[in-house]
Amino acid sequence: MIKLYHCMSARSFRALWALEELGLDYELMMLPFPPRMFKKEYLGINPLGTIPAFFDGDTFMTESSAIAQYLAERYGQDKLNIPVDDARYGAYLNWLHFGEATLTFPQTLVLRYTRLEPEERRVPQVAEDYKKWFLGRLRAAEASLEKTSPWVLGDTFTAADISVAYALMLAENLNMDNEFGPNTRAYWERIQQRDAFRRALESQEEAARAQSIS
Ligand SMILES: N[C@@H](CCC(=O)N[C@@H](CS)C(=O)NCC(=O)O)C(=O)O
Repeated sequence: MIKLYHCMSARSFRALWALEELGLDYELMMLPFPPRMFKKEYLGINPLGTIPAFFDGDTFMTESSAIAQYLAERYGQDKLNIPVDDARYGAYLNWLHFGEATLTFPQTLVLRYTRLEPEERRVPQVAEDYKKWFLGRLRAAEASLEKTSPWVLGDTFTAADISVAYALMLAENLNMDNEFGPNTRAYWERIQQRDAFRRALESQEEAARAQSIS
């Protein structure tokens, strides 16, 4: 069975959400954050120490957007996926990578320098600069959503939405959502109405309770 190592609402949420969108069976292993510090034996599972760690038979993956793409291609058939011969394929891959490489990267610096580092190592200037960087990059999504709504590629919800919308979820957790433009805000509202998104939220809560992870 598919096994996913996850921390509450961390990037591994992309994989969890894709599993729920596709209705696949999985085992969810919850970890305290960061596992590198609070669950050192996890380094034996994923030497990077990061989450997600994803296992499907002999397949082992550690990149959240790539896992969503893998699940879509391998199990999605006509769900979540855009096939290579579809005219939207390039745009699909671009948004899929944009979500992690362009949007989430600057957010992680905000998270680190406002919350994860001990007080004496926090750097408000870094957090402010990378917040601005994130919001600047988000403007590309804001402009595009004006044309493609309801989803980043138009009528078809795909793994690219999972990648991009996770960055919005993290932005909300970092109190940046009040700076979303109107198209982004409406998109984020639509995302939160999706049954699979809600099931993924419930699934992590339930697993955390069962596994005594706060
Ligand atoms: N590019 C990777 C990044 C993975 C990553 O850095 N995950 C973070 C959580 S969101 C993590 O595990 N941080 C803890 C650490 O670096 O020790 C992905 O998209 O999955």
